[in-house]
Amino acid sequence: MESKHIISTLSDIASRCEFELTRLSDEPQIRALQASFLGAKGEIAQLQKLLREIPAEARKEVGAAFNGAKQRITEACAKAIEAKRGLEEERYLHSRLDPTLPGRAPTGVGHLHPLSIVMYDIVDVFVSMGFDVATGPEIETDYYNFAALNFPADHPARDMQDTLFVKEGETLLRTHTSPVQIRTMLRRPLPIQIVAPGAVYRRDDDATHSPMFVQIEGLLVDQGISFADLKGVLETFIHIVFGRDVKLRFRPSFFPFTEPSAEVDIQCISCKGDGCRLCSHTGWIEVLGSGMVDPNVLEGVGVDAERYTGFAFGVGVDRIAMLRYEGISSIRLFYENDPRFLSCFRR
Ligand code: 2NM
Repeated sequence: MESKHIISTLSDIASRCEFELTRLSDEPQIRALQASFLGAKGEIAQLQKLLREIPAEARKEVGAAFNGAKQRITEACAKAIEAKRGLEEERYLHSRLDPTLPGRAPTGVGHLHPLSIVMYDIVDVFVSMGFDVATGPEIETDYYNFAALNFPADHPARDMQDTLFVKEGETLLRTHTSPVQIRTMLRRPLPIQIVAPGAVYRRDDDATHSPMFVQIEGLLVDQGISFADLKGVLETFIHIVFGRDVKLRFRPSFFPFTEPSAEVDIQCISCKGDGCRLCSHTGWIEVLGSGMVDPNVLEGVGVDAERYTGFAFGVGVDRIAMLRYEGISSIRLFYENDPRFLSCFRR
């Protein structure tokens, strides 16, 4: 065999080895291929026997071709093994990753307080029915908090026992958000359709009362507003918050600022009306107060009560939150700011 022929055959062998490597999928197969090409019974070893017949002057060149071919095969096999190892590692990592597991939320990021979550949700329900959001100061005067709301001079709520005073005879912490409704009626043109969410304060502190709590009050004043409008709006609200099939009832009540007045109860969400601890064995749970705004209140803020009527309502946000997040043992949990409790409401 001519030396030129040997050199080109060596190159072909190396190329064939490189091609066959592309079809192999694991390390033992690659090692076996390498052995078959470079081993003692391999094609290169067979060719090497012919080296003796090559004239001395061409031997150096042919020898270099042997070394080149062996090097190509060795390198190609090493590279293929390395690539397979990388692939296996990747496969291993993928087998360890379950993309259906819940992600890990970053820690140390703030979130809304549960009462704020419920407050914004309730506000959204009324906004969807056309109510605007109104706010006002938490430090108020007797006029906006009591007098304008038709509270008689000797009403017990005005007492130091029930109200927190900032400066006696001058300023107090609002006991409800109704002063926002009074301020709105004094400032804005009719018709008025607002909700007033916010913190309110009472001199109360026990298992079921906190001195500060969150309330949402609403007011709608226009021509031709009747008790039927009150019922429609509040029924819609209850059905959105507690579900379409919840039963509710309007029960006669009394507030100084409304006449007639009604409280709204829903059938107990725990026992469905049979009677349990949650509903004090009555089957019903009170969720809000409401009524037709007393003509005295309307006239007091300059609204012609002969032409205009309105309804108002007040919702305790902690009460709704307790019903929404079942199993909360005390409303105090909402106000103690224990991160073990609050972090349950991350979302
Ligand atoms: C309630 C219940 C019933 C109320 C009345 C007024 C105003 F300013 F129009 F007179 N604002 N909010 C009202 C009525 C509040 O809370 C339980």
